[in-house]
Amino acid sequence: TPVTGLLASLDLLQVSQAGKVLHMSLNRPAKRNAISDGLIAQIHTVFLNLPEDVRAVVVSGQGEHFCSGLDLSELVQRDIGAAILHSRGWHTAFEAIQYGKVPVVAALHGAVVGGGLELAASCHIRVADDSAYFGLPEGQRGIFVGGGGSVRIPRLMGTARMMDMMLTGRVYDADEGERAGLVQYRVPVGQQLTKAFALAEKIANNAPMTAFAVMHALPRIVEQSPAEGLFTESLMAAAASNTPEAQARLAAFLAGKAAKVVKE
Ligand code: 1HE
Repeated sequence: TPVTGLLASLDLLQVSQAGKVLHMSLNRPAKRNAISDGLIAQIHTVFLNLPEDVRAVVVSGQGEHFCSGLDLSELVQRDIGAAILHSRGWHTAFEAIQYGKVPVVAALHGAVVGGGLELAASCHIRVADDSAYFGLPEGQRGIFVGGGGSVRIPRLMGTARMMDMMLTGRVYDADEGERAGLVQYRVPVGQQLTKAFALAEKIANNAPMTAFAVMHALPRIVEQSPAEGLFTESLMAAAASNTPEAQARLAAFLAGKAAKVVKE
């Protein structure tokens, strides 16, 4: 179903909602979904204004490619302060994704390059179809990542692999991207959205407090010392298990009314 109001008014995005899952699709296919100043602002707007009943988001791109990164036609020479603020604007938008209200699944196909890979890296789960490829062409363009890539991408694939991508222009195909840790799922061509929605549906039906803990506590625990991390984990575990929803889910399991763990 199409959304109404503010989210429907965004001309560079296609936004719709199916049950508890919101779908945000980059909608500049003629420019390979290049991220202009207008588009980054609209992405930010979506994540600041998620409808109350949304429990998961799927992010995708219209046309043949997920996203070609920064709109290079807008990369004017700015003074240093303005350039820093421009990059910080991307950080703010992508932080709204990573540390927002609900988990976000990226459905990737075709080019996932530069700022497009930075956008994907700020999502919580990445699904790629076999047409997807990953690159950081900033090196060739004489620029640097500015959308959080240097913070998030090494945490997915390791610093050495990212250095190679940026220094040599190496492009990873879908298979290589999966093995390097860029994506958690790989599917045949054209099936990335189906898979992403299936995953989003599972996320949406889990307890919101668990989703919150995974999104907000886990990445912080990873950055803490082990002793602090263990304590933060205990705090988060105590908070989660204290919710009525957790108690109801535990009771349902003990009454034989909840799903067992199965390998699909
Ligand atoms: C663009 C952009 C763009 C396409 N900014 N206009 N990103 C890059 O360096 C990647 C640049 N793009 C490409 O390498 C290719 O376009 C693709 C591999 C993504 C797709 O190829 P293809 O053959 O399907 O499309 P195309 O013919 O290259 O492009 C179609 C149109 O989109 C064309 O415009 P037209 O007016 O001539 O039709 C392209 O100019 C336009 N287009 N990509 C502007 N990126 C916060 S810092 C982040 C830093 C970065 O992201 S740097 C990496 C930038």
